[in-house]
Amino acid sequence: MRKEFWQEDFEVLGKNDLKKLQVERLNATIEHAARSPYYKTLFQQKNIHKGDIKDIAQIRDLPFTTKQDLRENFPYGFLTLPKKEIIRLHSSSGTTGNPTVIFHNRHDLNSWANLMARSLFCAGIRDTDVFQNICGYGLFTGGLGFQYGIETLGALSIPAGAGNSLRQIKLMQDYGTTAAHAIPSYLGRLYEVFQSAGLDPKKDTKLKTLVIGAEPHTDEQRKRIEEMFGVRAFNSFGLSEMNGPGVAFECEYQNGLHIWEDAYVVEIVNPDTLEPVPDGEYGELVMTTLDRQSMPLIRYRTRDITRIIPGKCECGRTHRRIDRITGRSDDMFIIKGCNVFPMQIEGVLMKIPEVGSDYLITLVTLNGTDEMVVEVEVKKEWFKGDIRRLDNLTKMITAQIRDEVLAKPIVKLVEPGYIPKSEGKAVRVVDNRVNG
Ligand code: ADP
Ligand code: K
Ligand code: ZN
Repeated sequence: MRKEFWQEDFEVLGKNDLKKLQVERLNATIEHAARSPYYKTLFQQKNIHKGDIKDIAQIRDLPFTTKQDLRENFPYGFLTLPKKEIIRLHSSSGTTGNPTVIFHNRHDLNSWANLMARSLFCAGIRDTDVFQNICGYGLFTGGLGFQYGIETLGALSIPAGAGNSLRQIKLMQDYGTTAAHAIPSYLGRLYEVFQSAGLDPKKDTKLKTLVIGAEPHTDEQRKRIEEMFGVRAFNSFGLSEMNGPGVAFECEYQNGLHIWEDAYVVEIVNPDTLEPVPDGEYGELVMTTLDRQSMPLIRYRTRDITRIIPGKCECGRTHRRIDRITGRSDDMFIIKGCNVFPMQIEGVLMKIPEVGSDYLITLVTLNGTDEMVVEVEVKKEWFKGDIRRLDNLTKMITAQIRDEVLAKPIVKLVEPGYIPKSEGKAVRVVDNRVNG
């Protein structure tokens, strides 16, 4: 089969050509950045000039930028252009504190829409698809980010927005939706609504592709989504500081996410020493924009933990692949002396067939001891089971979580729908510890 690309010139660039392009664009980025109040001062202090970069490895001589820097210079400290040139802003959803804001001029928005179209194409979506974007529009980048990408690609877009599952189902049926984007934690809920309406998404829709992202999820959860909807589900990664979606995407081989290296310089560093880690090892993802004019960011510490997957992808794209994000460095919590990432617990739960689509980890102090309570929704058909069966299930889940994270949890089985749902990204951990 002939391989197809959205932008063959960029997507299959040889290693040296890609590096050459990165050097060119990094120097241009330094030139743009030097016009912002923040980088202007910093570059003067550190004696950094455009043209300094001759080899992309020299990026290590540049300073890091952190979320804290963005917050301290909120809102306009990173802006390189007069407001007359700026046509849109987005801010992060503020999952972990105050929001940060990113500005775009027309060039930036066109560049983002193109990366987004390239990403969708990479996941097999074409202009013949009917694409329903099931996520919040507004400041959240998943709405307009996908919208412009779908339009640039030329597929028929349905800007459905978030929530109202019955309406989502009706839209799918009325217009014959073939592809959709949603956050993974919402899809379990949507499936339950299909079921209560006596419908089966496999038979009663034309869906064949789902794009899932914006929040951490395990491969087990992806497989469940694929089975529930009878589709292939592709992982989509992005963050508002790097535009939003369209940063890294899975291709038809679903073996990691191609991260667009003509638009970003990608580094993985040890979060403690800030030294680079070898390909294949996990660390913090650090990214530099290469094609943004209004608000370039240099060596931005994303706090997302991932690794470079060594080797070439069969699809022919030369841009390297990152692995599924295991979580953010600040998602990790310590309980009973063990370091735990919520995704480790999700990985255990989603492999158990009786477990439904949702769970919640609550950290509490009971009689002076910190405990991890894991509430787990159990599928409807299992909840009817006798007490002994549920008791055994509780024991089994407890043992499996303990084996994975080494700390023994208190497991509570709950009915489907018991755990409160948010419209946006799922809340996985609530910390109510006295000294939490
Ligand atoms: P906030 O930081 O407030 O959540 P964003 O909406 O910009 O704001 O979210 C970006 C973050 O969402 C990323 O840094 C990452 O932690 C998470 N994220 C996005 N896509 C994925 C994905 N496919 N897998 C795991 N995590 C993701
Ligand atoms: K079309
Ligand atoms: Zn590929």
